[in-house]
Amino acid sequence: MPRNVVAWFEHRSYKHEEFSNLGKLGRRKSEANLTVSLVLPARNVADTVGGIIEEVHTLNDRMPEGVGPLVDQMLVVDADSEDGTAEVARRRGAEVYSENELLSRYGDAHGKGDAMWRSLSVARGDLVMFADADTRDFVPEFVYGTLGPLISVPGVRFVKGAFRRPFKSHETVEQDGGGRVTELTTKPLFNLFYPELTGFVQPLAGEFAADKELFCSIPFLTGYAVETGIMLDVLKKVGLGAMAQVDLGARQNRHQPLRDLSRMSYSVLRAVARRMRQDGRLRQVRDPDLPDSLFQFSDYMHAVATPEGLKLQEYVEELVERPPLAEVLKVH
Ligand SMILES: Nc1nc2c(ncn2[C@@H]2O[C@H](COP(=O)(O)OP(=O)(O)O)[C@@H](O)[C@H]2O)c(=O)[nH]1
Ligand SMILES: [Mg+2]
Repeated sequence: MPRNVVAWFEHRSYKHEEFSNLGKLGRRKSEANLTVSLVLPARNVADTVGGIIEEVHTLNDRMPEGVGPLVDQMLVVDADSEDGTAEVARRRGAEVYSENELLSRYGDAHGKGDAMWRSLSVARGDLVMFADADTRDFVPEFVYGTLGPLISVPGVRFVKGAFRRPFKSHETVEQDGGGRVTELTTKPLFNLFYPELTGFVQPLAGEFAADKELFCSIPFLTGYAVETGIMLDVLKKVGLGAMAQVDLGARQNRHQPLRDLSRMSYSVLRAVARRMRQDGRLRQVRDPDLPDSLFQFSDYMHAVATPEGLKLQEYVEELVERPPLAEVLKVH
C-alpha cells in the first residue's frame, strides 16, 4: 500500500506550470470536443466573488484565436446571501442560481455540499470544476492548473488542487499554519482508515474537477462533509490511478473560528465513519503494530506543500503499549 501511494504521488502530482500553455490546452480541449462549467458555491461572498469571475473572464480572453474560451459556463450557486452576492455575480456575467430553487423538491438546501450537488442539475459542461468563492488571491492558475490534467492526461478523471495555506492573524503570517481541519482530522483519519488517500496535500480543497458523468454517478454528502465524501466515493468508483493533484501555489482562505472548526471536523469524522461502516472497514482498523494488521507499515504518511513543491513525508509513529503495572509487579 505505501509503495502504491508513493508511486501514485510521484506519477499523479502535477504543477500548474505544466499546463500554462493555454493554446495547447485549448486545442486539446476543442479537439476532444469538451466543454467546461465552473461552479462557485457562494454564501455572503459579495466582496470576493466579483474578482474571481473577472479573473476567469480575463483568462478566457487570453485564449488564443480560434480555440474558444477555457471556461464555457460560469455558475454561482448562492445561499440567498443577504450581502448582494447574487447581484454582484450577475453583473459580472455569471449564471446565478439560488441553491434553494434548484431541485426544490428536496426542500431547502443543506449547506455547501447540497448546493454543489444541486448545481450539477444546471451545469452543462462535460467537465465540471468547483472552486470556493471566498478566495481573495484567486489567480487563473487555479483554473487551468486544475483543469490541465483532466484535459491533457489520458486516464485522469478527477483532479484536486494542492497548495500552501498561510495563516494570517493580525499582523503575523504563518506560512503553513492554515488548513487546521485537514491537518488535525482528515490526514490522521485517512492514515488510519483510507491510507490510499494519504498522498493528497489538500484533500479538503474546494478547488477540484472531474467529468460531469463521474460527479453525477456518486452521492454527495451535505454541508462540510462534501469534500471528504467525494474523495472516498471517487476513490471507490475510479480508483487512485484515475485521481490526480496539482500544485497551485499558495492560497489564502478566510479563517474560521476554532469552535466552528470543531463542528467541521465532526462532519469529516462522520463522513469517514459512515463510509467505513458501508465499506466494511470498521472492523479492519489499521493497527500498524499488530502482526495481523491489514496494512504492514507503521508510518504516518504526510503529504505537504513546500516552497520547493509537493512532498510526501514518512514518519515512524510507534504506539507502544505497556501492561498494567500491577501485572508486572506480581510476576517479580
Ligand atoms: N451555496 C452555498 N455556499 C456555501 C455555503 N456554505 C459555504 N459556502 C461557500 O463555499 C465556499 C467554501 O466555504 P467556507 O465556509 O469558506 O469553507 P472552508 O473554506 O472550507 O472553510 C465559499 O465560497 C462559501 O461561500 C452554503 O451553505 N451554501
Ligand atoms: Mg473558505
